Amino acid sequence: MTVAASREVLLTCPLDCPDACRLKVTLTRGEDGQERMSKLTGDPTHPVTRGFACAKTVHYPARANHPERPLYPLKRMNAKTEAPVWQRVSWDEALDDIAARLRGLLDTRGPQSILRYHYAGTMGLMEGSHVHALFRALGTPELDETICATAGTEAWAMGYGTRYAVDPQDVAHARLIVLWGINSLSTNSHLTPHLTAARKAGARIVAVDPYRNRTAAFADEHLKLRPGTDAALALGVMHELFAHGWTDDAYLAEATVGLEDLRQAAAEWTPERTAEVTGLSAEVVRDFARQVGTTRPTYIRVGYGMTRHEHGGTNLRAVTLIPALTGDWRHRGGGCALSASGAFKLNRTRLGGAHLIRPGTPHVNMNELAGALRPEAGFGATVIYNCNPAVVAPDAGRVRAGLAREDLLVVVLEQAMTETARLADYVLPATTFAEHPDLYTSYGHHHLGYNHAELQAPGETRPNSWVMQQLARRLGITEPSVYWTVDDLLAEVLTTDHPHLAGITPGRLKAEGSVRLNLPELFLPYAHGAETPSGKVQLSPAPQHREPDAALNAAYPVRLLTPPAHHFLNSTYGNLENLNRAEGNEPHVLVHPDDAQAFGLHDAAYARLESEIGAVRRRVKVTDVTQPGTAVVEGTWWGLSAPDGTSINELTAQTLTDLGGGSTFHNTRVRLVPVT
Ligand SMILES: Nc1nc2c(c(=O)[nH]1)N[C@H]1C(S)=C(S)[C@@H](COP(=O)(O)OP(=O)(O)OC[C@H]3O[C@@H](n4cnc5c(=O)[nH]c(N)nc54)[C@H](O)[C@@H]3O)O[C@H]1N2
Ligand SMILES: Nc1nc2c(c(=O)[nH]1)N[C@H]1C(S)=C(S)[C@@H](COP(=O)(O)OP(=O)(O)OC[C@H]3O[C@@H](n4cnc5c(=O)[nH]c(N)nc54)[C@H](O)[C@@H]3O)O[C@H]1N2
Ligand code: SF4
Ligand SMILES: [Mo]
Repeated sequence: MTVAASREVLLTCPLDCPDACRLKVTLTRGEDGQERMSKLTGDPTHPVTRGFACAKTVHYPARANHPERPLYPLKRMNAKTEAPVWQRVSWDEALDDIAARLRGLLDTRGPQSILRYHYAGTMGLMEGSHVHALFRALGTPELDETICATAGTEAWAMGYGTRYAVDPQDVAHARLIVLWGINSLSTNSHLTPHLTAARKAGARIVAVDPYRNRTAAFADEHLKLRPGTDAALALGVMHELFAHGWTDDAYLAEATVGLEDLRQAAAEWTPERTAEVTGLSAEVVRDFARQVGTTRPTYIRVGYGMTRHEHGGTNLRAVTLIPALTGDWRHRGGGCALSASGAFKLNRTRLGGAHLIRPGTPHVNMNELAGALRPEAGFGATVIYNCNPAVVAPDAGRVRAGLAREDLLVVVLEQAMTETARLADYVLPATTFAEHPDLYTSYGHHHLGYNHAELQAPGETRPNSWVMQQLARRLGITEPSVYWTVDDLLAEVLTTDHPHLAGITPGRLKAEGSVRLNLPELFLPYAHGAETPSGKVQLSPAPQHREPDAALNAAYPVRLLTPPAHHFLNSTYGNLENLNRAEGNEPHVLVHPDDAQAFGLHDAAYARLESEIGAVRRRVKVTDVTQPGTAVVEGTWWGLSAPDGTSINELTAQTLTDLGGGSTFHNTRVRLVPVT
């Protein structure tokens, strides 16, 4: 019998991206007998993925087979101020030593001396979520996962309760599409075919963004507003909706509460005042409001971009209330989309050991990691997984300094030799999504995904869950949920009688791989109200525009936005040379010609960017894609790819948003100084 050299399997993409694609992955057997990922594309039969993977993840095989991928447990042999020297050790040696040191801390300083730190490197419910159970069984501090979405989540909850979204397959029905604070062509690329279909059917596309990103260039119209002024623009639109009678009064009467409050707040936002605050002209504001007021259905896709400001939660909330005034929620393809995750009504009562959280457990906001790693905060060990805080966390310079403390045990579970891993005492090699089984939800569509472990784990890589269970055994933990298998997890989370999950069984998920939630063909979640305490969409308290506390000033006259790059997924893929090349070889700071002139900067020369937090050096690109007073660096590049070895987050602050304790990456104020 001959063994086929290649085979194709279908797997769900595990990355932190709304698209949660179903991928067609080719596995090829090498001469050593080991199968490896050799090619990756989209499943042509999947209604959302539609046969293509994005410009980043087509390169996942290069990442999985990367020569520097850690394949064995590594122990650091030298000081963290020096380039790391690693020794390969056995799993037993690593786990025994880590468990002994954690046990020592638990016995002498208590569970509050151990910090778990993680984010959404994998969105898998087992390897991303359930693995926290070990720490909950130990009683260590709760980590509030605020780096990305909580400002938006909280803002949405105030108005609408549960997060539901317009089904992407309905977007083609919209006749006005507003892409507001999202670079969807890069960050939600499987929306693009629906945008194109809508446009073919006559829809107009408007982008609202402080700079001309790919999406704004694709749109029919770009409203280049000042950063942090979205509530003003939304209130300006509402002013016109009320003034011209463009509101859906039947919808407002049946489905909302708090209308008068909102009407009053909008009353003062004349097009002229809106123009003054947003930097748009009164004519543009009027015209935009007219389009929104007179086009049904209007679909507004909001991104998290506008939330990453001090008042970002309120800004987003203001925008999301617009479709409640126009009644778009009653039209197929109309309404708003932030996240679809609320539709996944899984039984989460014991997922991640949620039932083990003890009353009074202290919380750490993950945006404040730099502070938590100061010696005074009292942590003696940190276990980091699914996350790369040395690059992505605010105030990354201080994060690195904290991780480099010799008295802090740093354990990093990783698939790549990230800059966080390079600061570890132990690097524990992790499997990828093709090498472990898992279950996936999505925040951009309505399909559950299940992955079998299709590939044998290379080297001695192990799933996060295996590592946590090995540590749990050594620490004497008997709580059964810590030891769940994926089958246990599937059985548990599907134990619910919620209609969205009717007919979805573990067997079906395993057989079909991708299964749409049991939603009606026409899903209009807010057509008659919302899952809020009042049962209605809550328009009150009315959102207000607020000037940022950290306003631009003479010392720091430029606002710096640092949104995602097209070819990276946060810092994932930042180690691939071809994708670095595709992004211009090194990070660039985009500076408007007026600012370049004002600060003496030249195209292709270096500038020093200084904020109140730190300083970095970046190559300048003079371009009118941005606006005077606003500079942009796309992508959280690895420091190793930057001319000075820094992450852009050396500049960003631990400041939290008004709602949800979120991150404020786009709120950074800098000065730009030529480097001669
Ligand atoms: N290619 C790619 N795709 C990704 C990612 C990636 O890194 N690369 N990351 C994934 C993750 S984790 C996330 S959270 C999403 C994020 O994806 P997005 O939501 O698209 O990204 P944001 O950083 O939130 O920024 C989006 C836009 O908001 C703009 N913006 C900044 N401030 C303001 C403001 O005050 N008002 C308005 N209207 N706009 C503003 C920025 O200029 C930017 O163009 O993308 C996911 N997909
Ligand atoms: N300046 C600035 N900073 C930002 C942002 C920004 O827009 N501007 N965006 C922010 C946002 S929205 C987010 S979501 C965060 C994202 O920040 P992170 O969640 O840290 O995202 P990544 O940098 O991609 O790192 C995820 C890591 O998880 C690892 N990983 C993946 N799967 C597994 C697994 O199964 N097991 C283990 N052990 N590891 C795994 C990957 O190898 C990768 O190194 O960054 C934030 N930082
Ligand atoms: S990163 Fe997003 S767009 Fe790319 S393959 Fe994964 S889910 Fe799809
Ligand atoms: Mo994110």
